[in-house]
Amino acid sequence: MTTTERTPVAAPATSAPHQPAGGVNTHCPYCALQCGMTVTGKQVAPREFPTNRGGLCQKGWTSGALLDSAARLTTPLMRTGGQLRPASWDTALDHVAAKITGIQREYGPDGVAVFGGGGLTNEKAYLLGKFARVALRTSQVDYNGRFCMSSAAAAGMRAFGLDRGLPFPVTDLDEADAVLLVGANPAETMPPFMRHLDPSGLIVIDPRRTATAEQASLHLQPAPGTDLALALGILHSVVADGFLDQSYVDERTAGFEDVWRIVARWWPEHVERVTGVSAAEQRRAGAMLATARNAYLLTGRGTEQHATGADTVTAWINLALALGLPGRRGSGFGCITGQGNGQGGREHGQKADQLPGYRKIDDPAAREHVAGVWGVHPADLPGPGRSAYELLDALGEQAGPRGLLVFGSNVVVSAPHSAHVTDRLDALDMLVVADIVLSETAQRADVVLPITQWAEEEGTLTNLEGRILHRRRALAPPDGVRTDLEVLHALAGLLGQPPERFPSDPETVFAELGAASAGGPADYSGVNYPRLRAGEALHWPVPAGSDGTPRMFLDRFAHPDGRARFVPVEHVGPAESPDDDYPLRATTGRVLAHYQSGAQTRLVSELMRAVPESFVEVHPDTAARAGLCDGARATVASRRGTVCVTVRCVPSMRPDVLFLPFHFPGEQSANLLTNPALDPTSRMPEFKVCAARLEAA
Ligand SMILES: Nc1nc2c(c(=O)[nH]1)N[C@H]1C(S)=C(S)[C@@H](COP(=O)(O)OP(=O)(O)OC[C@H]3O[C@@H](n4cnc5c(=O)[nH]c(N)nc54)[C@H](O)[C@@H]3O)O[C@H]1N2
Ligand SMILES: Nc1nc2c(c(=O)[nH]1)N[C@H]1C(S)=C(S)[C@@H](COP(=O)(O)OP(=O)(O)OC[C@H]3O[C@@H](n4cnc5c(=O)[nH]c(N)nc54)[C@H](O)[C@@H]3O)O[C@H]1N2
Ligand code: SF4
Ligand SMILES: [Mo]
Repeated sequence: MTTTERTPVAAPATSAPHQPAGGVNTHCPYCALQCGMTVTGKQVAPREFPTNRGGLCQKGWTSGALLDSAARLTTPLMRTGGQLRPASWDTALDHVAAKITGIQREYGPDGVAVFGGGGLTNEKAYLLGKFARVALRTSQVDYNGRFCMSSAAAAGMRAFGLDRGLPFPVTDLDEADAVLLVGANPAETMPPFMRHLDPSGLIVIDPRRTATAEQASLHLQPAPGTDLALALGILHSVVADGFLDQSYVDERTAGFEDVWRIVARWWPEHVERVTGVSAAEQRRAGAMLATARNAYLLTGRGTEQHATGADTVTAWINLALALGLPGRRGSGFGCITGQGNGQGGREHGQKADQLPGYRKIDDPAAREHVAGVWGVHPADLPGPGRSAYELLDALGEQAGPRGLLVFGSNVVVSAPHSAHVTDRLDALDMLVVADIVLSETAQRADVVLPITQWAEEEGTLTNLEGRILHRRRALAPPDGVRTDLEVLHALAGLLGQPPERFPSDPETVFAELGAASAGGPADYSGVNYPRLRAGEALHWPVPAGSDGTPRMFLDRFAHPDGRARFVPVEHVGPAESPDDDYPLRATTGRVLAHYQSGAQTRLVSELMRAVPESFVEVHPDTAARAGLCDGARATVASRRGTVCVTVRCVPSMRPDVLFLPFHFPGEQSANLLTNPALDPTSRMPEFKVCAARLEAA
């Protein structure tokens, strides 16, 4: 039990981890750990499941609070006379369909765009991608996972030929003697995950001394945006100190020589000057991993959300390959997926360049297969569209979309350079938002559609270890709301699609998803609702007749020759450097009590009591130089905007770094500051570093 896990206060001690009479076994609505829980009425209790071992964090414990919250939407809203006013479902959907038709008549199919989310179930993500390609015939569809896992996914694809966040069960970590966590703070972002980590072998790389770093036996504290150099330095030390796993490199990989040509120039003393991490600590980290019997290297958003994110993850993979970790029982490399369905959400076609089953939309065989399942001609499927930020940036522009449908994201708060994104949303001819609450994005919409919540509907999610989980319906939804699937079904019908092409029953949608994914990299065709109802939770790939694949790559990697690729990468540093006007480096991230844009958790009173507003963490000397002390009001400015927050003096901070959580809106929104510089491969924005200035408010 870690300090950040909440002990049961409201729930009787006997309720966990056993199932109370009449309770429904399901999973938490929030993050990718997908902790097991039991829902009885609106009460939530933890349930024994391998990822959480009977634990829940504060958000999980309080997740029932939103089910009957007064803040939830129960009727469609339409903007008339500048105001959002209640409307009937028929009026709202007729209006949306008519607007779509009008916009597409004038601007073509790409005049309307779709933005999805990694919190949507597999069924929703699949049907949303199909709706975009078949009912709208638009190429303009992407989702918030582009802001989350895209760098990790791109690097994994390049190195291993396939991307599954953790290619092994979380419980494998229980046997590890050494785990390197780079840019992840699970003590706050997935507290029960800490139950799988032994502090004595834990190494944490984070510019901040986080609750996770506090528990580690070694904490390296680089400047934000210098991880790639640090990975090169540790790899250099591993080779120089004789720890290269030569037989693994010879038998299971290709390309080491090209990588070494670069790494040879990054000796640890040189890396120390770039990162601020001492050469001795780099060597110690390398030696701890190399001498452990079972070692793992795991990355989180801290190292990935950079304009060089894909190359940075690649550098960590190169280190893992040199140590012989990936694809071996008892060791491994993985990226910790974030959103509830962050894994499944990136496999079934809501991504701009993708078709279901993790297929590529520009692959003729993939188009042929999926078009066959959908009953359309392959030539009628659009090609790849814009990535998330590029899509938002193009809204209302000359060649950009004029209408946008958002399902499961609050981009006004969570997208980078958010003031600009808000301007683009306001330039649209029509913004439609389907949500459970009036998020900051919904507040700007022309039409808002009220949606059922997790416990009121059935579906599947794929967790951080690639397990396909069953989300069960535990209670009836309030009058007036519809499921996302029902909304897509109705809209597709109004747009002239045959009703059976867009089923609203999750079981039917999942069966179709199985057929569409069959034979693809993420093959779900062996899973069906009867198996899920019987309690199975299988790891993909699960081809028909299979029991799933808990551990991938044990015999071969997914490239045609079976070998993993070392890919040479160079350190270039952040897109924006500090200067006289903006002398500090601002980074952003999460706190335990809030989830993402905060649209949901800011409505839960217990969570608001825990963290009522935003703040900036800063070293006391840096604060003092700006004339600030703990608790003072400060402004933080970047080249794009200014936020107004409370100062938290933290002596363990690097003096050159500021940290802000991104869960808050308005003048406290960290994304007013962030730099939308994009990674050339993954199109991930640089959420984790920009040049900034701190001043008294
Ligand atoms: N409480 C809570 N839990 C969540 C979420 C939430 O919003 N709230 N969201 C879920 C989702 S979608 C995700 S993606 C995960 C994210 O989970 P994490 O990746 O653990 O979360 P972050 O706080 O974004 O970033 C982790 C750490 O990166 C550090 N960091 C910043 N810059 C750098 C850098 O340049 N290098 C390195 N090495 N580290 C850096 C930050 O100081 C921070 O402590 O959490 C999931 N769980
Ligand atoms: N500065 C900064 N910005 C970041 C990050 C960072 O670290 N720093 N992290 C990025 C990351 S990793 C992520 S994942 C994004 C997340 O950012 P967002 O995409 O904004 O994520 P949420 O706040 O979870 O928004 C989900 C919305 O969908 C609604 N919703 C929930 N379930 C459903 C459903 O089933 N159907 C529908 N229709 N709606 C639903 C919720 O009420 C909420 O309004 O933020 C990114 N932005
Ligand atoms: S760790 Fe994630 S899945 Fe578990 S209770 Fe907390 S938010 Fe829910
Ligand atoms: Mo995320």
